[in-house]
Amino acid sequence: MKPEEIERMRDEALAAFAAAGDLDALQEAKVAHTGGTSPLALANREIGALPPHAKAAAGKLVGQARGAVNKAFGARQAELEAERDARVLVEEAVDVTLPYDRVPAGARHPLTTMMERVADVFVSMGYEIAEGPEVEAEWFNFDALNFTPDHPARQMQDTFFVEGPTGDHGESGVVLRTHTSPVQARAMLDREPPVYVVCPGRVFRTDELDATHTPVFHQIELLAVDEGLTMADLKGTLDHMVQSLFGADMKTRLRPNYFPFTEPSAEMDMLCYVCKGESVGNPDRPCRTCSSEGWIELGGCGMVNPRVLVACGVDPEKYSGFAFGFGIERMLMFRHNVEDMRDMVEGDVRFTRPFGMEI
Ligand code: FA5
Repeated sequence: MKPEEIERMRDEALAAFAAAGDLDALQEAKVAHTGGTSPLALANREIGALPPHAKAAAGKLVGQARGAVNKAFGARQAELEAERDARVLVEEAVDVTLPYDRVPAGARHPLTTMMERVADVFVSMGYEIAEGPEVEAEWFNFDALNFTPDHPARQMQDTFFVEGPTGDHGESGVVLRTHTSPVQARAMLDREPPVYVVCPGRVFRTDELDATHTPVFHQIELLAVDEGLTMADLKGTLDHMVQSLFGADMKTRLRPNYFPFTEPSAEMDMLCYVCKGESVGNPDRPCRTCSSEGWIELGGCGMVNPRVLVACGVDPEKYSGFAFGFGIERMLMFRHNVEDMRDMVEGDVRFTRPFGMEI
């Protein structure tokens, strides 16, 4: 075993390590120069076969060479690892100071999803969605609904009048519809009874924008015209609606009221879905949602006035109908504890975001 040969093996190993350009190449060089079949491993194995006097010198020679090779491997490995880490840091760097460049996912406004949720209750019962124009003939908005020209009820809803061509009905003026009830009249004129329609939509009144009013708001209206419909059908439908939206133990109550287009007419209230009426006369359990009244006012309803049926071509001797309508903003307010209606119209995402990303 010649020292020059051992030195050559050592130097070849060192040169191979130095030439390795990355950690994979270094690993290959390691196997070739220190693995079980490498020249130095074979030389090590030969020591056993040497005469006793030569063993110590040969052992020292091979041991030193293997030590130098292992040391060189460790040093080159550390070098290549440091290079790799530095490269990864540059290649995969994230500049956390860059502006946020993803367009945030959009979602529909809570008023829209609320209105659809209510409409869906009726669609699942077989009602059809009906729509009408927001710029409406005065005839549909008032006359067809039994508001006579000088009827004081016309003043109940302060109206935006629109200049322009008259609407579909002769001399009638044009208004921004003050409620969704004109869609009732359109639905009856467009269809043969039985009629089961739900009419969601935007309506307009000259109300000032404040915590509980907005000049542009949303209503949803229901109309059923069929043979033999009674107030009991109306009440059952209202109860089903509040149970679908607020829970199985909910109910509604009716209080006498007046609308020109329904007779009899009623104001409809629903049981307060928070306290279920338990806050009434119970100062230990006050309820903010219903102001401890036990009921929440929802909107108007009644049996379709036979005069309206006649105006819309429906025979009141054969058919009867019920209708109801209410404001979506008010429902969103008490369902989600919104204190100020202005938040719904100002378009600030800090208001809409907590409602989630329902689309
Ligand atoms: C009507 O508009 C009737 N058309 C409802 C109706 C339909 C009665 C069918 C009978 C049969 P009223 O004017 O009360 O009714 O308005 C209904 C609801 O609209 C109110 O209960 C309220 O929730 C909502 N509302 C009225 N004015 C505003 C406003 N300025 N801002 C927000 N919501 C309003």
